[in-house]
Amino acid sequence: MDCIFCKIVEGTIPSAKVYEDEKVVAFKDINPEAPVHIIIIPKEHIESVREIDENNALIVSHIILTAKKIAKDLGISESGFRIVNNCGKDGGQTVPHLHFHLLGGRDMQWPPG
Ligand code: IU
Repeated sequence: MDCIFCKIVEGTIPSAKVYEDEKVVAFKDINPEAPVHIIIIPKEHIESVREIDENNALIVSHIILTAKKIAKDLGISESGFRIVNNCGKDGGQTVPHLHFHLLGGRDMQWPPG
């Protein structure tokens, strides 16, 4: 499958990994929008939140728990952080492999653009 995030999981494309376990990989975003900007993905290829159902929904809670752990490890837990998922064209999703952004290290604005 020609998926760039699957290639990051396989290691055929390099990434700055900050965390990995049997279910997920987390790496530094190549185009960071904040001092801390981490992308957390399932190892399994799931295209987007639209493909989440009762059979695979546990991966989402695992990703949230992973984000919480990484936020603590990277020192942004106390000050706060943002977890973002973009879904589909209007949601701003550019890579069709489910991923959550963990952003922190600066004041976030609301609403997003
Ligand atoms: P989006 O939610 O699909 O818009 O976010 C994709 C993110 O993946 C975006 O912030 C990119 O900078 C990031 N990214 C990356 O870190 N490494 C890559 O090889 C590619 C995209 I392609």
